[in-house]
Amino acid sequence: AWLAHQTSGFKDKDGFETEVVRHVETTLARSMYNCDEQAAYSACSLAFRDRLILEWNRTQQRQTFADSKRVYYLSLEFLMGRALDNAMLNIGQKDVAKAGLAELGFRIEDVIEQEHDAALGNGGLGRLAACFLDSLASLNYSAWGYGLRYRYGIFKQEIIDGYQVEVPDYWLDFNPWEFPRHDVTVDIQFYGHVTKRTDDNGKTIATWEGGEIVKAVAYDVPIPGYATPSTNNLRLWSSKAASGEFDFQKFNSGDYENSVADQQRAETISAVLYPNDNLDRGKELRLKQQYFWVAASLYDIVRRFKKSRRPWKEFPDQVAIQLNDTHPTLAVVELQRILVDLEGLDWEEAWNIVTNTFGYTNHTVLPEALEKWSVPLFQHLLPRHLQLIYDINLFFLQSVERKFPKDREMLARVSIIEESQPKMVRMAHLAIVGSHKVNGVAELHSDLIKTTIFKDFVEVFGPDKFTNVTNGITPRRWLHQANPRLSELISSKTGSQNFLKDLTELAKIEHYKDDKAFRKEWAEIKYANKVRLAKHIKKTTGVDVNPSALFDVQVKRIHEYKRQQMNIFGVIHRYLTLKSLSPEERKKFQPRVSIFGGKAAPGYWMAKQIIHLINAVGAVVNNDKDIGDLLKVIFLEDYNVSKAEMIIPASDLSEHISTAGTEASGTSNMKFVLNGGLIIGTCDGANIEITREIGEQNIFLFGNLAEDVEDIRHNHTYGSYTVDPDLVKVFEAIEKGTFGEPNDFMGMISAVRDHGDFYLVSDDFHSYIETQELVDKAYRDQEGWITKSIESVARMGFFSSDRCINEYAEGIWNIEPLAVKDQ
Ligand code: 26Y
Repeated sequence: AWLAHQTSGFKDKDGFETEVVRHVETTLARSMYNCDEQAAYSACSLAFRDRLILEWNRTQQRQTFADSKRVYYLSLEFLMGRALDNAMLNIGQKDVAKAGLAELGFRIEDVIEQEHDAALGNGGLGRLAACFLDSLASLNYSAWGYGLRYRYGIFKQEIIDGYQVEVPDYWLDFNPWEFPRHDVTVDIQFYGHVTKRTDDNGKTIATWEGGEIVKAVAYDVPIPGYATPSTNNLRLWSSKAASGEFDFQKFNSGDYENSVADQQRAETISAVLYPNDNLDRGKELRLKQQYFWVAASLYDIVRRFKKSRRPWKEFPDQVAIQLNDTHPTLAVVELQRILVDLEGLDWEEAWNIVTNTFGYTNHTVLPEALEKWSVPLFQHLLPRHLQLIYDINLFFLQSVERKFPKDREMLARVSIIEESQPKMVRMAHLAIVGSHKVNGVAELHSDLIKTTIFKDFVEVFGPDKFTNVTNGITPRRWLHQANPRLSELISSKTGSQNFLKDLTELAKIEHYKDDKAFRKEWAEIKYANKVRLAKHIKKTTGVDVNPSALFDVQVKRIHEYKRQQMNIFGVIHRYLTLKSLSPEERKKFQPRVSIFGGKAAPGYWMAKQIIHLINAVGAVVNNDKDIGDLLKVIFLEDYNVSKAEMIIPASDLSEHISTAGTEASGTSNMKFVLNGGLIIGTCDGANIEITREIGEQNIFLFGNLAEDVEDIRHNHTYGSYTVDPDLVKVFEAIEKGTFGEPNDFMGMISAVRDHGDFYLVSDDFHSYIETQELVDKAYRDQEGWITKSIESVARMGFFSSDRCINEYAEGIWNIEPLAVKDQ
């Protein structure tokens, strides 16, 4: 309804065109005669940005006036993807833009395609943050995101001769979606030393002095809500030399180069996103990034709080801060420092405020992804923070000691400091101790953290501190934007687009699952999406794929625990089977296209080997005349958010096949099902809850259960161990050189055969292959398949990030939406 009353939208397509032309001719200083698609994109974005910023201003005023609690989502990653399409949709004026652009001679799809993805994230964790921002704004919560404005986002992936090559992603050349706030800056201190003195009351005062200062500059990105004027803010910090830091001494004494070098060193802090996903490398610059971002954000949050002139004890009533994994955990220490060192509060009072302010979300149980920082590094970079961590730990361990007297083992296990050589600060322990709630991201995962990595903390704090909030995805981007035809078909049956605000309304389409015309349209939409992907495959790889074949997709970061290696071994098994059949027998086989996509961390050797094998298999299989359309193997280069929007709607089957107990939740599983694809998967992460919602008949589950994994691993090492016979044949084919130089792939083979098969590839292989055969059979029954597809979509309402954000708001943040009156 607000659209009808809004004052900030375009009146009509002419109003929109006027703005576009104005931006082309003035802001871009071009003429309409040489306005290409890139310029049309720029002008169109600027026109929408102008609208957004008006609503952004009003929203901020409304929130300030209401003076109610705000939530701050601290994340080192925001994987936003493209903004224009989303802005047009959320503002509700895509039709106007489409008509206006058409009159100016452009197709809106082509204009949208011009935009460079904002790729300030690695994978699931970063994309979740982006979905959360969309839901927070759409549900009218007063919320800010805080992150880093990386000059280089996640690298672009090129595949050259079957190998991954990384290319820097310089994305800021032209970014109409950000507003530099050169007036909003914070000086951030590093290094230096601490002096302590006793004041007149006998109180110890610590002062952190010396070191160097770097300036944080705010860049604001407006986040429009869907079908509401609420427009929230994502504030990204960029690093710059502090004015005093540009060394005029050196400058005047003729050392110009070195004074410029200082400048560049400061800018390095926000230069690049670390491309590791679920793998901690402990680099000093990363710790610097974390403190820089956290200190700037807290300064900003505290400054805003102080404007209300409330007493400090009300801070947690006004401010909720969510830690997206442990990456922002220094915020706990920084807030304690502000309260104790700078504001003069007592330790106890300050610590109460701190713990009531923070919530911590854990996204992984993998030990190699749990952050630890060495004590000497801390001592060097953040000397005062190290002292505070030791104090926090002391008080914490004293409380543990009171509860578990004389249990030295317990103290050692829960301590924030690991007594190793060198000593390490365990960030997850600090995050738990410094927060009032800790949550996992799917039921199984939340249970697992309580029984494994954080078991002792459940005993120390009691079970109520730990909770679950199952992840969700925004249906605006992942249904309506990615799959406009499906969205339209659904709205024709639910009676409106309201399902985009309340996804449980999807249930209504189940009434039509036997409706012939509906089913036909349903199937046609999937086919059209597959045709579009087939064209992309042809254009980017040169391979022809048949859109009638079963499209089997696994797109996600490459990681051993996600088991792309099992998938490609399965593909090889299929290839060997096909080769062993007579041409007659082969014809009975279900044609398949196995589609892979995903980036490997640049230093992750095994992940790169997996990419190489997928490409090597493709090179052989795709050119084998015996095989033809029966099997194609495709690796799609540079998987990212905008590619996901095209790939996901085109899948018949997607693979979510992590070793049980390793994938915290997964969120693409939700996106695939929401777009009418079926899943083959393990009993892991959110797959379990997806199964509960859509029904066991609608998903292909296989493999060992999480509860058995530990015993099986133990048996690998101490019991008898044999590789699955079908997998042995796959290894033999590789070792014979069927896919090129066998030595290139020995790492993957020996991980299974000689190094304990940590991810249970062999244990699950048979069940995986059998289940793939069930998939073939089910797919041949197209009518049955369509029924599964419709039922699944109808039952996906639970997985909206709107539901998820409402659970955080109620169970962790204690905030309510801010009423928005029609303007
Ligand atoms: C320590 C550092 C190098 C690090 C950087 C990135 C550690 C972890 C990550 C990223 C983790 C991540 O993306 N986790 C994923 O979070 C999703 C959202 O909750 C889950 O759905 C997914 O299962 C989990 O792997």
